[in-house]
Parts: sequence; C-alpha cells; structure tokens
Amino acid sequence: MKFIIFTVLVNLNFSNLNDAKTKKTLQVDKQDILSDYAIAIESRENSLIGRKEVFMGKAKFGIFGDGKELAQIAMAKYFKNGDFRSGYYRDQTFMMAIDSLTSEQFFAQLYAHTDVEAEPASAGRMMNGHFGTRSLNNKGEWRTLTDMKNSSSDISPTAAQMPRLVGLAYASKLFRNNPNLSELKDFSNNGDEVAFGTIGNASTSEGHFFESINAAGVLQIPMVMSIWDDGYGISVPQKYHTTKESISKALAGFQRNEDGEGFEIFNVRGWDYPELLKTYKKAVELSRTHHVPCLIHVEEMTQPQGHSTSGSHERYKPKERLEWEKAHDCILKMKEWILESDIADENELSIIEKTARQKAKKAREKAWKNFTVDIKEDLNQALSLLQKLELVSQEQEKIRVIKSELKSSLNPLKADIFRAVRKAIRYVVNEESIEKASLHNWIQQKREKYHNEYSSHLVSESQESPLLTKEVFPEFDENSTLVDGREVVQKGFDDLFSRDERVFAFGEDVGKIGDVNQGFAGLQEKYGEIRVTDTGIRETTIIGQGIGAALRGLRPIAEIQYLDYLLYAIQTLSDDLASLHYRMKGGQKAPLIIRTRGHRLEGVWHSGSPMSMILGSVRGIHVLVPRNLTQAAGFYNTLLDGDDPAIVIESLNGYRLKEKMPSNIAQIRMPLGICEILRKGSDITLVTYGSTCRIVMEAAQQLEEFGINAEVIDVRSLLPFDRTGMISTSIEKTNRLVIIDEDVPGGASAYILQNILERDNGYFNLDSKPITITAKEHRPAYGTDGDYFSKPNVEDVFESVYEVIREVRPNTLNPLFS
Ligand SMILES: Cc1ncc(C[n+]2csc(CCOP(=O)(O)OP(=O)(O)O)c2C)c(N)n1
Ligand SMILES: [Mg+2]
Repeated sequence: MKFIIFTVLVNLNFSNLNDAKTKKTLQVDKQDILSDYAIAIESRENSLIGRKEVFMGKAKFGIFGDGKELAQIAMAKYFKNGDFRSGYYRDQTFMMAIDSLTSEQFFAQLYAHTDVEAEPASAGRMMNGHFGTRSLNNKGEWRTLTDMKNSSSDISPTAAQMPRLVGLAYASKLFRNNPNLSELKDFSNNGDEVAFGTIGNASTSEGHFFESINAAGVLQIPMVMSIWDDGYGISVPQKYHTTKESISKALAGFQRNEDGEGFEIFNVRGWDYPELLKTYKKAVELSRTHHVPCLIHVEEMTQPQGHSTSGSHERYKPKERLEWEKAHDCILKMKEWILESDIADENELSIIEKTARQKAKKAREKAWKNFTVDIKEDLNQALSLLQKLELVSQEQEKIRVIKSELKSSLNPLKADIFRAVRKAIRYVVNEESIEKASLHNWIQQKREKYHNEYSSHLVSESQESPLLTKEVFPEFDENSTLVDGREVVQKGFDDLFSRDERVFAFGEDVGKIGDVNQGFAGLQEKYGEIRVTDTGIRETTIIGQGIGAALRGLRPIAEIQYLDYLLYAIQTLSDDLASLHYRMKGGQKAPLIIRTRGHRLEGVWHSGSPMSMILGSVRGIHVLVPRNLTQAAGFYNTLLDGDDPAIVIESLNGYRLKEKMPSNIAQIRMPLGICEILRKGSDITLVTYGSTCRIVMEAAQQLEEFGINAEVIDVRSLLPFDRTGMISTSIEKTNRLVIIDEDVPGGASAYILQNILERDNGYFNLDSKPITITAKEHRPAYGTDGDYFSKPNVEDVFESVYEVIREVRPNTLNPLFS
C-alpha cells in the first residue's frame, strides 16, 4: 500500500508559541487519494449534467459546487460522527464525501422530487444545492446524532447560516463544561463535536458574518469556518466586497496571540490538495481538542460554469480571469499533482474518470425515472377518469379537448394534471354520474396527498407537540402571598432549571443581574454561569446561538431584551427558525424558546408592539402574549414539554404589578391557541391580549355603569389563534365585536379580525360594524402623555364601545360629544 506523507506543523498552545511547535506527519493512503479524485469527478459531472437538465427544461434552476470540490473533500476527511455543518449551496461535494448525499439524491432535489426517501434534505421543498441531514425519524423523534454526520438545513439568504453555526459550536461547549449533560450520549460525546461553517467570499460582507465571527471569538467555541473564495459574488468582483480584498487580511485582528484568545486563521489555495489536507487536519484537531475557533480562507477557487443557471460568467469576467480559472481548476490541478507525484498514471486516472462520470449519468437517469413515476401514475389515473367522463358527459367535446391537451403536454407536472381535472369538473357541474363522482373523489384524494407534499409539517406533528398539552390552572392556598409579577416568573424558571438539565438561559444582562427585570434573579448563583449566561449585544446571534443548541438536543431560552429589538433578529427567526420544520418536512427541529418583553413602557424604542411584523414573518413559531407573569410561567412549562419553537412576549409594564404566587407553579400549563374569558357579558365582545387586558377590563367596568355589559376575551396566544372558536361563539351571543391591540392600524387587529370573521364565520352573527382600536400609525411618543396619546387607553375603549352600543340604543345613550 502506498502512503503519501506530509509534514504538518501543529501549533498546539499559543501561549507557549516557541516551544509548542511539534512536528507531525500526515499519512494518506493512495487509495484514499484516488477515491477522493473519483468523488471530485463524480461531483463535477453532476454539476455539468445538472446545468444541462435545467436548460432542457427538466428543472427550474440550478446552482452547483463546481470549482469547490477539493477543499470540501479535505474538510470531509476530518468531519466525524456527531459533528455538524452549517453551510451554503456550493457544498455538494462535501455532502457526497461524508456519505450524506448520493448523486441520485442530488438530481432528485434538482427535479423537486417530493418523496422524502428520494430527496431527504427537503422532500422537494427547497431548490437544489440546499442540503441537510435528517436528525429525526418519521415520528419526529430524535435519532442518535453522535452516530451520524450531521448537516443543519441550508437556506438561501447569504450568510444566514452563520448565526446558527454559533449555536451548533456553542452546544459543544455546554456539553463539555456541564457534567450533568454527560448522560445525553445521543447528542454529544463530551463536547468533542466541531461545527463546520462554509460561506462564499462575497457573503462575508453581511452583518451576520461579522457578528457571528465576533461571537465565536468571544465564546471560544469549536467552529471551523471555511470561506470559499472564488473572487466573485455573482458578477461583482472582490474589490467591491471586502476591505483589502481579502477577508483573512481584514480579520487579522481576530488572530489569537499573546494579547489574548481569538481565532486561528489559515490561508490555503483551493486547488492545492496536499495543503488543504494539512490545513484541515491542523485546524480541526485544534478546534476539537481545545475549542479554538478557526478560520480557513480558501483562496483561488473557481466557477467553471459561472454562478448559476441564470446567466453566463463570460458576460462579466475578463478573458484573463476566465483563462486563469481554466488553468487553476482544482480537479485539473489535483490530476497534475497525482501524475507528478507518481501516485497513479494517466491510464489509471482515465478509468476512474470514466467510471465516476458513468455513475453520475446513471444516477441522473434513475432519479428522473423515479421522479416521473409518481407523476405518470397520477397522469394515467387522471386521463382514464377524464376518458370515462367524456363518454357519459353532455360536454363531451370540452372534456375531450382538456384530456387531449393534457395527454400531449411534454413532461406534464402535477400542476398540469390538477389544472386539467379541476377545469373538467366545471363543465359537468349540472350533471350527475358515477364517472363524475369518481373524478370528484380522486381530486379530493389528491388534494390531501398534495397538501401533505407541499404544506405539511409547519409545526411539530410528533407526540411531543405542545398543541397536545392541556391546561392546568394555577392553584392558590392560604400561604399564597401577593408578590411582584417578576417573582412568579422567576420561581417558574427556578423550577424549570431544577427539573431539566438541558435548559439554559442567555442574553443581554441575563446572567449576573438576572435580566433587566429580574426574571432570572439569583439563578446564575444557583445554577452556575454555564446555565444562566450574559451575552454581548447581538440579537441575531443570540437567536442563532439558541437555534444551533436546540438542533443539538438542548433546551435554550434565548432572551431578546426588548420586543423592539427583535427586529434585529427577524431575518434569522423568519428565514431560518420558522421555516426549519417545514423546509425539511419534519427532518429537523429546533425547539427554541425566545423570551422577550414589550408592548408598553416608554418612548419610541421601548414600547413597540410590532405584532403584525412578527405574525407575518414567523409562521412555524408559536407566538404567545401572556397578560401576566403567571400565564407566562405556564407557557414556559408547556413549551418545555413540547418540541416546537416559540416566542413569549411578556408585558413590559407587568413585572411590578402584584400577582398571587401559585402553589403549583411547576405544574401550571397554559394551552396554545386557547383564549380565556376574563369577564362575562352579553352586549358586546371585546377581544384583546397582553398589557391592554388591564385597560379593557377597566373600560368594561366603567361601561357597566352606563348599562353596557361587555364580555372580555384574552386571546393569550396569537399563533395559533383561538383553536376552539371561543370568540365567534361569544359573538353568537353578543352580536358585536371590538378588537383592541397596540399594533398599528391594520396590524395584528386585522389578523385577529380575519380569523374571527372569515376563518370562524363570525361575520354571520354580527349586527354592528366590527371595530378595531389600535395604537397610532406613528411610534409611541415618550412619557406618560406620549403613551396616553399614542396607545389605546381606557377612554378610547369606553367611547368606541359606547358608540357601537349607542347605535342600537339611541334613546337611552346620548352622543358623548355633540
Ligand atoms: C441576503 C441575500 N442577498 C442576495 C442574495 C442573492 N445572491 C445569491 S448568491 C449571491 C452571491 C454570493 O456570492 P459568494 O458569497 O461569493 O458565494 P459564491 O456564489 O460565489 O460561492 C447573491 C448576491 C441572496 N441569496 N441573499
Ligand atoms: Mg464567491
């Protein structure tokens, strides 16, 4: 057996720089080198064929990893079971090299095959080049992550993979430093796992990248960050992207040295196979053993086919660059090196090349066949049903045309089939026949099937779904005292921490002072810094830190200090966390609990209630709006039992209000999507949530003086919303509806209205125009007066309700202002 031996210098301990340099050798078996070459060729062939498939109209879009093969093969060599990748669309070769992607699966994704076996990364939901491994079995239960090579699920927005990468690496730190987690063998082996990040050179300009790099440097976590530098971001060359045109030069200040901890930074060329192996070996060992973050700037990469199938790079790359890219193609370079080093001859290599290309070709054929089998089955069934209908229908000619158009269409898709049968149904609307009934049934069956293929798994469908949790009410006994609300939630957290070692909380000011409102007061002292932790001011990576840790089986509570600052993290919440379970069709879950506080305090940036922004962007995350801290504690308990992510928005002005301390705080469970009637009434239904519950209750009391008997309903949970239709039932009785919230006009109130009127048919029982009372369109002004004139107040509620009722009682209620 022929071994190639490289010399590697490993810098084990930077604090002892001079004498810690130890010489190590790296042995690579000849067969390994040749099998690496074969993977590179197969992957390249996939890219070349993939592009052609798109141009033939068999797939919609293609983006490929050609020109990046060798570095990914080197990275894969040091990627172990339990490790995680968080990368982007160029990484097909890496995924192949860790045996988590076959060429057939590669093509299945290109075609958007909805079978999860054929396309495990997303079951056809994500475009090609979006990888991910399934952490869950088909019941939504965890698999043994330490027995697998793991990849978190890719998303398209540039640098959006960065925040979660921080969390994936941070989890290793928790597993290593918290001995009580050592039982969780399915998730970690003593925190030895490395999180591997990949990103394109141009995407490093994003704030997410810089924020994540800084966070990783501060946290000292095992993260090996690779930058695939091909000098371009689509058509834009490096000089427009990066200071000094080099991300490693720009980040030089992060290099760890005598001044302090930081990153180990490496530079290597993307076509230099032996150097790549050495670099990755060194970086990964350092990171795995000592939890030092490493940055590997892989330069001189190429794009043999340009950025994607959307255009050709000949349009914008100078001739010299195109020639340089050809000469520095990493596969060509590897071949030159193999020949020069006498590892194999032309003959041997040409056999490898032929075999690998053949493999790619066969995979394409098989994937296409599998993809079309399902569709053909649907097509044949539809044609046969249309044929039968045609024979009995009075609209024979119309059905015949629909049928023959469908029959003659080239590569018909499910949409073409469905469009045809749904059109046919219209023409037989006035007919009765068994054939028509059969077509009806078939459409219904397919509706369910396609719903499952395209719209399932927005949230957990497992036995642990928090939607299954039943309400457990707070109980009070003679010892229950009145305390500040913050003490109730603090007690709730104390119990959570003591009963589940996987729980940890982190955020700005969360650790030492126990958050700005003392919900975690004293808990760092009790449970240690590893479980109740301060972070830098970096909302996006606070969320990412939580996502990554949750993906690795932990139960993070990530705190965003004020609701107004959730905006910093909304991209990560929306694109990454909210879509995760859906985009992998239940292949991964990140049951992250996000705790924040808002709605009402002081001024433009501390009293926002941007609820419609949240509701519009985080479907897939539960959004809970407890009116007090007992309810909040109940929600945290429910969420911890469950396996979905959620945002809990506490009322900023509620921490110092008095609440009775329940005697069963650990047992309380708030159900998701179930409203609560705070006050029974018969004249009008007032719907609200959060801080405005108190305002509305006060208004209801005052209305009673004037003979108006209002029913007040606290929504409690906006996503999901009123799963039992409690509000529409109330309207059946009152026939009138007013919605009060603190968002802008047409914000969350419109969402609530749509659910009540349209989803739950509340319009049917309304005898008066439904009213929404909201905050003003501008941000809330500062001070008590600013609050009064910006947000809904008791008088606003009183007067609006009075006006609604006056319409039906003109004789007893005179106009207030006239
Ligand atoms: C937030 C965001 N902005 C823009 C895009 C469109 N886009 C997709 S890839 C890309 C270029 C990325 O270049 P680079 O990071 O160098 O990666 P490469 O494709 O060269 O490997 C752009 C601008 C996007 N996906 N996301
Ligand atoms: Mg690039």
